[in-house]
Amino acid sequence: MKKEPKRYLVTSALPYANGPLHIGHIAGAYLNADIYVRYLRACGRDVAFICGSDEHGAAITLRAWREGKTPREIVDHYHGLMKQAFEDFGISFDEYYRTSSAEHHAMSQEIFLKLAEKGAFEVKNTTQYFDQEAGQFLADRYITGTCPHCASDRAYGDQCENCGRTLSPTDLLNARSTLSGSQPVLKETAHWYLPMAQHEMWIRDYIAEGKLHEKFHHDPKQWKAHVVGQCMSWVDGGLQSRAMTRDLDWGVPVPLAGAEGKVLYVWLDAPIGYITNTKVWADRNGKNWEDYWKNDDTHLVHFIGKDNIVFHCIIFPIILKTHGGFNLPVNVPANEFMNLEGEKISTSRNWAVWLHEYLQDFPGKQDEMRYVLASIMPEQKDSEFTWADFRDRVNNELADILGNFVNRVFVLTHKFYGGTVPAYTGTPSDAELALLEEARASFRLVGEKIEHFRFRDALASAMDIARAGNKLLTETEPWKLIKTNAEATGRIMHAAVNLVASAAYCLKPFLPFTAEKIREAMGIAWPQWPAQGELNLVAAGHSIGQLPILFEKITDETVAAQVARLAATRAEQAPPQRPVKPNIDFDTFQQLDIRLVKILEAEAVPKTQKLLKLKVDSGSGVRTVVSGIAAHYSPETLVGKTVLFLANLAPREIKGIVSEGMILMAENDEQGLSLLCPVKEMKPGDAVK
Ligand code: B3M
Ligand code: ZN
Repeated sequence: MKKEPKRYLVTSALPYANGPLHIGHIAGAYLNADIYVRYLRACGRDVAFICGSDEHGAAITLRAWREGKTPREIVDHYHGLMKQAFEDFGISFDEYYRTSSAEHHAMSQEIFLKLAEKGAFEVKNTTQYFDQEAGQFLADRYITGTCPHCASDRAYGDQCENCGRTLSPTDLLNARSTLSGSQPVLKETAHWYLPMAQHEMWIRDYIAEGKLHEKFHHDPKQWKAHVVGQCMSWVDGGLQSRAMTRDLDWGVPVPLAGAEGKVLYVWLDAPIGYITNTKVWADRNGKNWEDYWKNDDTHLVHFIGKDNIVFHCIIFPIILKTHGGFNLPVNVPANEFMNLEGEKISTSRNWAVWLHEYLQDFPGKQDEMRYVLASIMPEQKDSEFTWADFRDRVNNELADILGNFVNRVFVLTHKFYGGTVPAYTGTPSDAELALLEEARASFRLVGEKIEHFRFRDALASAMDIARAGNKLLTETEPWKLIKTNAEATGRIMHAAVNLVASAAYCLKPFLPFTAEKIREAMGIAWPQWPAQGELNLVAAGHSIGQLPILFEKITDETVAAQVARLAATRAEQAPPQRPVKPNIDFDTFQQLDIRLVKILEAEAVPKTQKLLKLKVDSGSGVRTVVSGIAAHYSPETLVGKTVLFLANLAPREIKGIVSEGMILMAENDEQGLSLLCPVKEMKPGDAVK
């Protein structure tokens, strides 16, 4: 038998304390969770809403290193900034704590030790690069060198971005530390690995079949398709052992003899932060944290972004289940990504709308942003925020539909009845009844959609109540009707007042500030959800108060200022001009034989991603060249092109092919490579000088 859970534990991903929050974060894992939790609380359910800062890992240490600060300084600064911004924006966490806390270190060490005792890890000795100047082992992105496959000298320890191959740090030729630039040495080190392959069977059941959650009334098969898809492709690809420890001096120390200088992998300690922070909250509030984690009458839901899916759906569940006693998440309704003005949001490129800046620039307008983000939440696929769309949604929907309706009802109620709600009497017309039925149906859909994590649709249904209210006024025209039919006018105004209250009631998980203003102006209390007798929240004879202004229109100037700010960011980041190389004399230049060649044939070089083998007419015979342009040109588009060519470059062997010369190209970071063709028809072999 499926049943209602007794309690809910709702978490939002712990954001890294290495930068401020932006609207992409908010639309991904915080606003949706907040709407869900506000709704559950309105239903009178027992819920804990837990988050906090993720203060460990390379995200933090690299930022600190770049800014010449300590990791502690970085996390203290951003933890404070994020906590405040969440609070000001109305994200109603019960707890927002931190993973650098003593409580968290103790909790994650305790869990690690229990896992180690149970034999959950395999300890393996490996050799890793070590920077003697910086005195630290080099995690994959901490190391650069020359790619053994394509000779690019900008390959990272985990990947060559030129040829796209996956590497390990020891594959690199001429490896260098990102930190000191020095040549690292190889040093032996031991790590604790989680052998994930042995968990494959039950993980499959858990995600694809939902077998662990049959008793709950929510059908766990309703996990979002993209979440299940990502997990299954990871499982199908074979679950690899993953190191759960790192050689770093910032993090939770590994609590074992012989593991000095090692810390827990950030993706082991961070999710345990949900547990720590629940305990911190429970201890402060006279509750038992274990009720929320170790009692399977509790419903655990993780709100996250899509880049965190496998950590929450596979790795953390393996940790929890191996430890034993903990609940596993019942659902992980991950969102996809939100883009900004046509580009990916990027913290490092400062391409973002920062939450704390929005709150400064738009004081008191939290609900405007909450409304727009909830309307375009990337629930099933990526979405896009633009300032023009922000203006349109605020002006045409919040102000014109909701604000206008509420205002008209307050004005008319004061004008006709001195603010006292009239009685609902007489016989309503079919049109009136149909509109009220429409509003009632929308009302019922709001909660149902929220329970299924369909927040965009739920918001649209709540707004439909205000839409129905506007229609009622427009169709019945009470400002005219009052002269001819007092009873009908009273009935319609009674219904209209109740539509205002109902709309506000349904919108309160989404627009808590606005709903509160309306509730206060109406002088009513909210009943528990689902309200008995929807559309009957205000009785005849009740006196309503004065309504403050709910929404101001967003001007074109406001939009222009925000867009200009982004444009300035883009301009600042125009790549620096490349410095000019040292002078050479004319004779040296003349030694280069640059000429035009015509491409006769082109084909991919097997087992490479970037290389093409070309045959070119050099004007004095056919030459074979290997060129790294496959990512930018397909073979068939090249044939027949006349391009610049360096003809006297000494032949070299690339992938077993002797390359006799080099095609010359222009290059930049955004567009990659471009061939250089003459602007008028020229012949192969023509000199370039
Ligand atoms: N700090 C990763 C992120 O911000 C991360 C989530 C941890 S949740 C336990 O993408
Ligand atoms: Zn390469």
